[in-house]
Amino acid sequence: METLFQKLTEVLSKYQTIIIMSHQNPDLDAIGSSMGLSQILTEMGKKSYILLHTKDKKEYNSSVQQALEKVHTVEFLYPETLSKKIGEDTVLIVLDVHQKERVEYPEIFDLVSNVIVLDHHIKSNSYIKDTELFYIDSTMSSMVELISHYAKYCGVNLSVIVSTIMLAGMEIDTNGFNLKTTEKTFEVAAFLTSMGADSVLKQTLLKESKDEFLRRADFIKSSFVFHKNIGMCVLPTPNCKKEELAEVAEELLNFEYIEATFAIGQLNENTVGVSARSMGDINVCDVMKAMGGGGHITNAACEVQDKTVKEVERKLKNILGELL
Ligand SMILES: [Mn+2]
Repeated sequence: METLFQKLTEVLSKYQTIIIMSHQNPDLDAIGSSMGLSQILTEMGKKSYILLHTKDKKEYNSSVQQALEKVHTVEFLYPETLSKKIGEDTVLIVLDVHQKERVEYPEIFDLVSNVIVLDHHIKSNSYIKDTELFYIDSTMSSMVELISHYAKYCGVNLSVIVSTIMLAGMEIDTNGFNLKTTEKTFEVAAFLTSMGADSVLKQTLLKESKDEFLRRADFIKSSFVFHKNIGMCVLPTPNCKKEELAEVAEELLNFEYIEATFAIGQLNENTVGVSARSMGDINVCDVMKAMGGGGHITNAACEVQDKTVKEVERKLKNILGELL
């Protein structure tokens, strides 16, 4: 990681203005790591902004809304004023995502040509090309983990509120320190706690609205068990978000006897998505590969074009029938 941070610092030294942008429907990992990075950049004497596609906080989930309201040391930037801030010495840092079509405001790529990408997701074929620096490590628990290490490397103290948001972000990405959690993940949690991360405030941030809970509860209620130990859910709503599929798959893994889970949903008119999770004994990566996707043993996904949700469900059950 030392080499990455040297390179990152070296690239950043060429620029004066840094625009930080994460993915659409940001969560606390995306927004927390953006805020942490912004504080590091301020310490470096750089001007930095976090780009959001709208000033309307209601567009974001309740946790992110709270985070946006509580932090006053970070500057935000919106499409209306974006072009005024961009010059020769501007670089864009894309965090927690690496595909153009999934970023908070894709139009920015027409305005900025210097780009850095830092992510912890499984690399997809449609990654952002022609970058100054591209780093992806899918063994890392969260984006917060990488940014915390960078703060340590730079000797920067993060504020109490930002460390709290970051710790909450890590908790979300690891599903309560269960998934993708290593010794390093706990080291980072300890580091953020030493920066003053407050556990009561963290709990407040992680609260969700009753509507969000009920929507998910409806999905869970409609889930079923296949082959004794596989949890499956077919989301009945059109235009599901990938994040939602992941959340449902993760949630189903909490139930007794369940070894692997699959959440299937219509992402858009032509695409059906599947998000898969496993406790480790069933290799969901093999299953998703057989459907044209990929990932890790415990965490994988696929997207299927021009098939109905029902057809995808049937194909998945056939593949599982052969593998198990
Ligand atoms: Mn993340």
